[in-house]
Amino acid sequence: MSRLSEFPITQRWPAENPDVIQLYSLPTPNGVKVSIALEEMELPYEAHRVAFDRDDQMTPEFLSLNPNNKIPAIIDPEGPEGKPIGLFESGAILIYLAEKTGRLMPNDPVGRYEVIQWVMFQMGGVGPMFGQFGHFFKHAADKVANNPYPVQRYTNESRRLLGVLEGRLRDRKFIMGEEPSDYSIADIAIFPWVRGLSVHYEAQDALKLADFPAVSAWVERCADRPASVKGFTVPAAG
Ligand SMILES: N[C@@H](CCC(=O)N[C@@H](CS)C(=O)NCC(=O)O)C(=O)O
Repeated sequence: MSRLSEFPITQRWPAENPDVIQLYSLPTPNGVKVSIALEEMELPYEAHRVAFDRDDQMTPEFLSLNPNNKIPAIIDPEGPEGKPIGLFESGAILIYLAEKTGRLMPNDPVGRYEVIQWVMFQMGGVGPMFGQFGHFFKHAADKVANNPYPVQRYTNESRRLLGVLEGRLRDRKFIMGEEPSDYSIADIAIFPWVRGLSVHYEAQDALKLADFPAVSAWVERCADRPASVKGFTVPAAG
């Protein structure tokens, strides 16, 4: 019997290779954080597409792994003490993978907490605020056509957060420092969301992204990495 058979999600998305990490995702800014990290860490994995147009995320099988009905989620058949573990919330998954492999997060406690701090900055600030901005600016623009307040509020908040990043990146190539070895899960958590402002929301002019040159150069630097280029395409269109 497969070690994954205790996870009902594998009934809807059967594992071809139950010995490797199973990823349930879509190439959204939250989803690609995990595929990019898996690629950077050279961990073998199998990706399953959770199609929102079929409400896959609402099925009992998906909810058995993430009761919060959101991608990404993973199962690692080789978790702590060699036992399978299921995980949701991209920040938790990034920290788990970094600790499992000893990669993309410093070992020293001070550096480790600094990375976690910036991952939390993304999880609590950048993700929710940019997400609300995108909702009102693009996806629900027709619903707020007569009320500028929601777009104004999230434009201001998104630009404020971009200013925080600009300050951090003005004298650093990556969130944690200048060296190639400083690349970390903090970069991977944040850059797909900043990239999404132009790629997904087409908001480069509305947010005046040219005001944040260090952030723009950093996004390009991160997005050009081979692991990012691959991670953006996972899971493949089904
Ligand atoms: N805090 C969560 C957010 C995940 C999230 O919002 N995922 C979106 C796609 S980017 C989703 O699955 N939405 C489906 C839904 O809400 O039904 C994380 O970082 O993992």
